[in-house]
Amino acid sequence: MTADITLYGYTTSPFVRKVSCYLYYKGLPFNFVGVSPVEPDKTIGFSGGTQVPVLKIDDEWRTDSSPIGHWLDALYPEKPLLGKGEAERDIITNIDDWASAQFIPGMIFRSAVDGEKNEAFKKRAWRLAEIVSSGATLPDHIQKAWPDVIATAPFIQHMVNELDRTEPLLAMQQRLIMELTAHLGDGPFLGGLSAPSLADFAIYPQIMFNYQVGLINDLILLQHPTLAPWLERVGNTLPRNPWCVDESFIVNKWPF
Ligand SMILES: N[C@@H](CCC(=O)N[C@@H](CS)C(=O)NCC(=O)O)C(=O)O
Repeated sequence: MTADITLYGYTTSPFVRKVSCYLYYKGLPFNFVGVSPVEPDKTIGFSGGTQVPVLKIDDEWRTDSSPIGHWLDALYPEKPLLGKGEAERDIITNIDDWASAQFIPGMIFRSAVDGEKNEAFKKRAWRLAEIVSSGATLPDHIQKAWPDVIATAPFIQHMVNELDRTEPLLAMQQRLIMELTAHLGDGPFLGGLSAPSLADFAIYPQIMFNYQVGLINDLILLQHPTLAPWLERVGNTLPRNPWCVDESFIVNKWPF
């Protein structure tokens, strides 16, 4: 009998997108349940917490995207997320730790806290609210307040405060792209590995989701000599829309 797999989250969360990519990569059918960030207890009350993603398989559930990857590999060893053997696992874990502590906070969250709160920022925030609301309806006044909600969310503040905020935002983002290039090495996948892993799925969604749903319309990495081919390679192991959003949200089509 096939297991009943449910992913709980909001797809604007980088960690939720990471887990949806795991499931698609492994070819595991699953249901997506949209969680309201303002009323998480309605859907994930059973977990005793407010954090997404939560992955439920039959009667068991786990939180935290990296341990979820280990759990999936233990249950479904084909197409491992943690590579083949200890040496590969160490490489993947090292890049995944960097993604959680540096790339995701620096590329995704810091601009909500330290970036200019101009019209472009507000438009992006409202677009994010619209996407969240398509999974779990947000009242209009909360959607309107989304630029402030994301700028002041405690978990975002906490993650950003762990960064060295004396480094200017733009310089940090340029450094992170250089570090990503170094992690790719000679490829074809991150860590120089021959198959995609949890490390690729920690990063790829953070770049491609923003582009595909129109949060950014000019993806400069498409001009990058090694990262653009890597994006294409990782994307080719997944469906074109692995984001648990309706096709109507995809405004920039697959660029390759
Ligand atoms: N280490 C966790 C981080 C997950 C996380 O920070 N989730 C955020 C959304 S991006 C969240 O649920 N924040 C609300 C909260 O913690 O109450 C993972 O890798 O899954």
